[in-house]
Amino acid sequence: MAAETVFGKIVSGEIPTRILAETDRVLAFPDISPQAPVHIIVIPKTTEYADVTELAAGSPETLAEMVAVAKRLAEEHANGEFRMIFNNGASAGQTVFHVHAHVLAGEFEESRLV
Ligand code: DGP
Repeated sequence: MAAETVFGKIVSGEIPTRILAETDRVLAFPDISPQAPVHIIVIPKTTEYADVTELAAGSPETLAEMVAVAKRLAEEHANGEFRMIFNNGASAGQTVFHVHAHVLAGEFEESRLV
């Protein structure tokens, strides 16, 4: 069970954002701190699930809907190809405990390290 988070406040309208996509179960909006030309957060509207393992077990159809929304957004805002990342747990970088996907698309800079 997810405690109250900023994403719950976005779902309730308490924190305003630019909605990029909405279905019965899913909401998508720009990440406040973008790491790619297109960086979108996709969440379920329900505040029931803290991370993707809980969502996959409890509502796999919502997870599938998040993938479908990500694909649609990547087609609208880039060439249709995208990365979809779930940080799962604090030590894996998760800071908001309302399950969310990072959807990243657009050209990436070449690595300067390899
Ligand atoms: P994670 O590290 O996987 O928990 O990512 C949380 C992301 O959420 C992070 O990239 C920044 C973004 N974020 C946090 N607060 C807000 C907010 O109030 N609005 C928006 N649009 N994004 C937020």
